[in-house]
Order: sequence, then C-alpha cells, then structure tokens
Amino acid sequence: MKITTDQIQEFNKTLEGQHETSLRCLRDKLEASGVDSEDLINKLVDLQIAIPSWALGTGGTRFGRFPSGGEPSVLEDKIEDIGLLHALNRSSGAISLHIPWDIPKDPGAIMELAASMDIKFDAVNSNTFQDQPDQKLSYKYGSLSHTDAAVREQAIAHNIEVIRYGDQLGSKALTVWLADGACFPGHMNFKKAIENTQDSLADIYAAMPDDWKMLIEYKPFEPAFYTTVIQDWGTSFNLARKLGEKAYTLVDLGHHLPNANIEQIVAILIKEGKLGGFHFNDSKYADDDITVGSLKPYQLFLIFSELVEGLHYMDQPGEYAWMIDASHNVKDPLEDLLQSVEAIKIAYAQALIINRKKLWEYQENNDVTYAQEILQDAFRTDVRPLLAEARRRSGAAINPLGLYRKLDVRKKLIADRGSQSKSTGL
Ligand SMILES: [Mn+2]
Repeated sequence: MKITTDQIQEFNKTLEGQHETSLRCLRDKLEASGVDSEDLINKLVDLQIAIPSWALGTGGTRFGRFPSGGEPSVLEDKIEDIGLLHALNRSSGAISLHIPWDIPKDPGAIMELAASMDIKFDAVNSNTFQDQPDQKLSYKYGSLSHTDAAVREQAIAHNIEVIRYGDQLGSKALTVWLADGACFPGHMNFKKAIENTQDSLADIYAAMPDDWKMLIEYKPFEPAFYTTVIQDWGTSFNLARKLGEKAYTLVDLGHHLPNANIEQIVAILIKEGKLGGFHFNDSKYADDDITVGSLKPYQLFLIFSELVEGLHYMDQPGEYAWMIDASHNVKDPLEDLLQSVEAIKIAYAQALIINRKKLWEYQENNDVTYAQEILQDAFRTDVRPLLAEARRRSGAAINPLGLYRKLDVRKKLIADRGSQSKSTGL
C-alpha cells in the first residue's frame, strides 16, 4: 500500500490551527534566547535515520514470538514498509540490509523500487552469528576469531560477498557485529582470539572500495555468556585504529554494561575521529532493544549534546551512520519505529538549542550549578512543534502516528499479505 500526498495534506489540515499556535509560542521563546529556529527546522528536515530490514517484523525472545500480522516477507515488501514510514515522517529515507536475510535478487529493480520512494541504501550488515542451511563450516565456536583458519576464511569470504551486494546498491559501509566469544572461562584464548579477529578484519578491509567505511560494533556479552571477543568500545577502537582510516567504531546504545557513560564514550570517539555511527535503542537491563527514548531520554539527550558539541570541535564534521536497532515484541513494528525516529529527533533538537557558548563559559569557570542548569533547561523544553513543522514543510504528516492509525495501515497490510506472513530476521 501507499500513502498519498492528498491523504497527508487532508489530515494535516485538521491539525494546522493548533500546530501553528504551539509553534508560535515555542519560536518566540527560542528567539528570545537567541536560537535561530529556521536553522533548527532545516537541520531537522535534513536528519535521516536508517531502518534496518530486520526490524519490520515482530521481534521475539527464545521463549516465543507473537506476530502482529501483515509482516513483510520479501525484500520488496520491506522496502514498501519503509516507504510508508518515510511518507509519514520524511525522516526514514534509508534502509540497512542484512545479508543473507535480504539478498537482492535483482539489484537494479530493487534500487529502482527504493528510489521511487526516495529511499537510499545505508550500511550493509554481515551475519556470521548463525549457520545457514547451505553453509559448509559451523560458526558454533566463532567466525572471524575461530581457531580453525578454514572457518575464518569462510567468514571473511561472506563479509566480502556482503560488500559486493552493498556496492551494487550504492551502500558505502559494512557493519561487522560478531557473536564470537566464550560461554565459559578457560575456553577462549583471549590474545589469540583478538589476533585472529584483527587479521580477519584486515582481509575484509583490504577488499573494501576506497570510499567505503568499516563499522565495528561491540557488545560485552550475549549470545556468549562469559565474554565477547569485541566486548567494548576500547577493543573496537583499537581494531579500527590498527586497520586504518576507513575503519570506525559503531556504538549500539544497548551494548554496554549497566550505567556505562555512553556520552563520554561518544565524545572520546569524536575527538579521535573514530566515531562511525549509532544503533539506537533503549534498555533497562542489557540489550533489551526497546523503543528509543522510552526509558532514558536524558541519556539520549546527553549523547546528542556531545554529537552537537562535536560539530563545533571537528574541522570537518564526520558523517555518521544513524540506524535504529530495536526489537518490537508486543508492538506494531511500524508504530514502534515512528516513535523511535521521533525520540531521536527530539533529542537532536534539544541538543541544538543548548547555548553552547554559555555552557563552555560555565565549564571553564567551574560553575557547576549553571552548567547543569543550562543542559536541563534545554532538555525540559518541549521541542515537538519544531519537529512537526519540519515534517509539514517536507510534505510529511504533522502527526505521523495519528495518520497511521487513522488510515488503519496495519489492517490493510494484513488484508494484503495475510495474518500469517512472517518477516525474516530476528
Ligand atoms: Mn546493533
């Protein structure tokens, strides 16, 4: 199904009056404190968040899965779903593919379909955390770090194949996340495992086109329970530093031990020029993969504050890969993704309205109280009318979730695809 411009405009008409009133109030407040709200709206229009091809179906745990129906079972349908999101918010103009779950059979046709919905291909993701039916050697005991050189070679070849698929579609980055690790102390030789990983990554790195980036994701545990080979940002950073200038660290918000200071990690990676991108989600316990901003919106804001600070710090601000990496176990995946994109843009807008010059002054003078106040003042500002205005100007819905419900999108997807259609992925 497709959402038409007429449907969006008709819906927006019903909300315009109220929207204009709240926008005027907010703009007056911001202009009074020296914020250029036009510039802010333009920045919000520009921000695009990639949607992973595996996040369009219902997620589950090892205990069960409860699909909501109408899931996209083929790549074409997944692109169509992202097209719906992008029509609603004009901020989801990219898809991140997972190989082999979403191998494009006819790259030309897939590119054409995506382009018709104004969707680009973001980073491609390899998968050496599962065994595929036609696979020769098993990844049970690891892939790029495996003790057996033949398994490592198979995993390297898979990553190079993923680069080839991505290259055909215009992707410019490969994300590597390894499940390699150990479930029990003693099993893994730490030094050998990281050495093998470094060597394997070097082979993949050598096969990347010049204008590509390698994004190295880290995670402390799970599926392995004792440890993971690339367990933290330091390990990823070290691998990236040794590989060369095309390799970067990727920060997945759910891949930290409890209470890690993620905003500080982000600041240090920016300083070292090694921040490659983000996987957004939220969590309470570990890799919960719940809706972005649903639990720790202040942490998300502090992270964006460091990103905005980084724009001032760098001579040439980096282009980061922004992607949502979440699971939607009991919610409609498309509704969850709309909420996540909204939360990211709220945090970004709040970070943009911080009076940075004043903050630096307070930091220099050790004015602890006002340094805290200035952040909290920005965080407590309701910036949602700015987001709505950015959407209205780019032809999206003032209230994407409202229109999604009004059009009964899920019901129509179930009618088109059936209640049992199942999405590939997690
Ligand atoms: Mn991730």
